[in-house]
Order: sequence, then structure tokens, then C-alpha cells
Amino acid sequence: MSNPLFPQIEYLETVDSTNAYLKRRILSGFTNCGEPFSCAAKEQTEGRGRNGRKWLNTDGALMLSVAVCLEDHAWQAPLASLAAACAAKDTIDSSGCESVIKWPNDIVCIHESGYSKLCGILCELVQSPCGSWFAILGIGINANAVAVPENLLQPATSLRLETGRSFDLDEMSVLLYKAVCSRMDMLKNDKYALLAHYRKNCFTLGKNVRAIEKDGKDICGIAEAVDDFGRLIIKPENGETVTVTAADVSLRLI
Ligand code: BT5
Repeated sequence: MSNPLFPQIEYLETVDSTNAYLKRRILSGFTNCGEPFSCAAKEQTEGRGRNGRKWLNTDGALMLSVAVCLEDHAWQAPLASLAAACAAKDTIDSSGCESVIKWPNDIVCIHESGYSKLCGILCELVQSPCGSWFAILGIGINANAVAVPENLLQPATSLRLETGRSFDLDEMSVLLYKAVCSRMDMLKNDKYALLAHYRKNCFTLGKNVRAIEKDGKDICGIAEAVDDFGRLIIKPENGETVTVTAADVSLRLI
């Protein structure tokens, strides 16, 4: 079903995964490189996280994916995931909830005891049968839940738990879609402006971190910089700086 006032987003009751749904659309050739297209679902039966992990439904969550055509996927794809983080943060800021970006694209709320995950982002790259490349930017925000899953890798939270208010998900989906389009335009027009904005909002920078890379390599040190390719530069206490492309990074706040 689509909203006649905002046809760019297709609203679904239940789907396996909003990312998988858009991927099928792209692979079946029903796409062009015009305006980004999007879908949102009330429930996912196989919500996906990174590296084969799962994204769990919470009550009244916003789960939205946006497919954006890339002119040059080689440099735009890795930075698209940072643009998506900026867009999710824009939308969350407008809800009045204070949050920060944890590299590369988790949005978390900082508490005295540590931090809790409010939003997760999964970016995937797909090529359509006609050869165009699309970034599928899938964003899950725990919005209206009064209870969130327990025993996760890190504690979860919701906008409702943080602010005490509840939110209109249709309105928020339009805000999020527009924010994604606007941050992706920023990336395409001036990637340094997008990077500067990202760095200003990336809480990880300057913090003591532990990064576990895909091959299991474990690196502890200070997160010194995010380079122009979106990679995290870590300076271990004793040793050379390490450049991390894809890793699970935890902040050591205490
Ligand atoms: C992510 O992966 O955080 C990416 C999540 C992306 C979800 C969106 S929803 C719309 C679109 N369609 C999809 O199928 N996916 C995207 P990762 O960094 O790997 O984190 C996954 C981990 O987060 C899990 O292993 C859990 O520990 C935790 N987790 C799962 N569900 C959660 C939730 N609702 N709130 C907070 N943490 C959660």
C-alpha cells in the first residue's frame, strides 16, 4: 500500500526484510535511476543485521529501506552507510531524543552506565539487470516500544523509553526518507561536506575503543580519525595505527 500523499514509500504490513524486498525489486528489473524508492514495514519475519545477525521487531518500530541509485559505486557505496547514519540521526534529533553515532552507523543513547542501541543500519549494494548500481539503506529505529529485547550484544532502547513520548510512524517515515535523500545528495555533490558533518557527529572519535574485525582480529586503542573512505583509524597504545574497514566496534567508556 502506498500513501497517496507520499507515493515514494510503499507501506507493508509484514515482509521478510525491507532490504530483501527492495533487492528483489531491483533484481527483477522494475527500477530506474530516478528518485530513490522505499518501503517500510510494521513487521519483519527475517529482519537482517550485519554479518548474518538478526534485527528483532520491537512494538511500534520504524523499519524502512531506501534504494538509491549510485553514479559511481566504487567510492559512493562505502560512504553511503555514513550518509545513512547522518540521516537517521537527523530524524532522531527531530524527535527530541539525544543520541550519537557510533562508527560506522549505529545510533546509540549514552547513559551513566554505558550506551544503548536505538537504531541499526544495514547497507547493501545491488546491481540491476541493466547494470545500474543501487545502495539499499535499511534503517531500523526502536520508536514506540516500552519494552525492548534483553540479552543482546549491547542493551537496546527506544525513543519512547528515552523521551516518554510516542511518535507517528507515518510522519517519521517521510522525515527519514527525506533525510536519506538529502544526505545522499550531499554525498554526491560534496563528499567532504558529508564527511565533515559525519565526523562532527561521530561519538567514537577520540574514544578508547575495541574493534573486532571480520577475521576475528582484535584491536584496542584510541579512535583517531575517520578517513576519506569512511574507514576508522585506531592508534593502539603501543604500536602503529591500524585502519579498520568493517568491524564491530565497542566503546570503552569507563
Ligand atoms: C544492525 O546490524 O544494527 C543493522 C540493523 C538494520 C535493521 C534494518 S530494519 C530495516 C532494514 N531491513 C532489514 O532487514 N534490516 C534493516 P548489527 O550491527 O549487526 O546489529 C545486530 C545486533 O543488534 C543483533 O545481533 C542484536 O544484538 C542487536 N539487535 C537486534 N535487534 C535489535 C533491536 N530491535 N534494537 C536494538 N538492538 C537490536
